[in-house]
Amino acid sequence: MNLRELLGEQKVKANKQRATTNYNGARERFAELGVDADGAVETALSLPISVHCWQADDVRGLEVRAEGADSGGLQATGNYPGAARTGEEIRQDFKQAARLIPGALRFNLHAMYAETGGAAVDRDELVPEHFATWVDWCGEHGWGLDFNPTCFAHSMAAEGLTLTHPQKSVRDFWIRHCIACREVAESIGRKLGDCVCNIWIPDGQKDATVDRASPRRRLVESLDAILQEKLPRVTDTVESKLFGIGLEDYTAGSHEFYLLYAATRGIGICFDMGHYHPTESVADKISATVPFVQPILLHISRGVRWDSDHVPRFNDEVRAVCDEAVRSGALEHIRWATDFFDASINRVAAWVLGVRALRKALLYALLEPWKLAAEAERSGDGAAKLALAELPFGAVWDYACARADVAGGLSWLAEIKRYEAEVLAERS
Ligand code: RNT
Ligand code: ZN
Repeated sequence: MNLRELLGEQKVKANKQRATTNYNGARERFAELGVDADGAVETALSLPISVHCWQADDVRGLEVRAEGADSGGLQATGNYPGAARTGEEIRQDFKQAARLIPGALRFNLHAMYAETGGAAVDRDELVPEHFATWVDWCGEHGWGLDFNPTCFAHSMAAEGLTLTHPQKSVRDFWIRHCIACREVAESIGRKLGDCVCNIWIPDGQKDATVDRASPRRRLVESLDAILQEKLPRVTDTVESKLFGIGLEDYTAGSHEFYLLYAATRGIGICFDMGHYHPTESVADKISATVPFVQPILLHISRGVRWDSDHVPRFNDEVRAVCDEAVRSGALEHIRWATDFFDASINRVAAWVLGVRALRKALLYALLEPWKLAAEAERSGDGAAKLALAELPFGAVWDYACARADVAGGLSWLAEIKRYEAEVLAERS
C-alpha cells in the first residue's frame, strides 16, 4: 500500500474488536510484571491535557491591533494553508482535533483571543464577558479552560519589555493587564471548576547585558502587585525561558528567578520543555521541585536548535517527563499542557500529533514496571533495569484509543485529510 492508498483507506478504521483481542494478550503479560494494565489505561485517559489555542492560527490572536507589533521573540514559521482566522474557526478546528485525541481535555486560551465584537478593547480593559463564548463552548464539551495574559505582540511591548520596563507607566499597563487576566481566570474557574493562569513575559536583552539586577527587582515588584489578591479559583503559575529570538543574552524571568519566586510566594511553576539548555532534563526537575513548589505546570513541547516549539513526538524527552511524574508520585501535583506552533504543516494534524504523543507517553509511563526496575537498581542489576523497558505497548495504546472511541493506528490521518479538503482548503 502506498501513502496515497493509505490516506484514502477506510479499512484501517478503529476496529474495537481487534483492538480488544490484541489487548487481552498484552494485559496478561503486564500482569506478570505486576502492572495493572486496565488501571493504567483508565488513569492515562483521565488525566486532563490542556491544549493551547495558539496552534490554530500561528499565535496571531483575534485582536484589532496595529500592524508590526513585536512578537516578543515568538516566531511561527511556515505558510501551510488553512490557518484559522476567527474564534469560530479555531473552535471548529479544535473540535475536529479533539475527535482524534483520546482522553480528557482542557483548552488553554491567551488573552489576545478575546472576542470583543469588533470593538478595539485594550489589554488592560479586558473583562470576563470578552471570553464568554469560549467559556460556554468549553462547558458544552466538558472541557476545563485555562488562561494566559498576553505580554507580547503589542505596541506597549515594542522594546521587548513589559513587567520589567524601566518606565513605570509601561509596567503599570502590564500589571493592569495581568490583574484583569486573573479576574477573567477567576470567573472561568467559577463556571468550570478552576483555572490555571500562567504568566510568561519575553523581557530580556539581545547582547552583553550590563544591568541584570534592576529588571529582576522590578519584576519581583510587578508580580507581587499582580498577585496581591488571593483568588480562590485561580491556580497561578510563572514560566521561565532561557532566551528568545532577538533577546539571546539575557532573560529577566530565568529558571532560578521564577523557581524561587514561586517557592517564596506559594504559587505554581511552569516548566516548558523548550526553555532550557538542550541537554538539561525537565524530567529531573520534577522530583527536585515538587517538595517545595506545587503545582507544576508542564508545557509539553519539542525544542529543535533555537526553536522551542516544534510539535512534540513520542520521544525520549517526553517519555522521561511522564516516567518521572509517575515514578516520583507527583501526578497529583502536575498540570499537563501543550505549547507548540508549527505553521508549516496541517495545523489540526499538528494538534493531534502533539497531544496524542503526550497521551501515549503518559500511558507508557503508567504501564512501566518501575517498581521491579527500582528493585533491580537497588540490587545493583543495571542490565535487568534496562531490559525492563521491553513492553508489549502497541496493543494497549490501540485499545486505549478504541476505549476512548478514537481512531487507532493511522486512520486519523485520513480523517484530517478529509477535513483539509472540505474545510481548510476553503480558507484563503
Ligand atoms: C513562550 C512561552 C509561552 C508561549 C505562549 C504563547 O516561549 O512558552 O508559553 O509559548 O504563552
Ligand atoms: Zn510555554
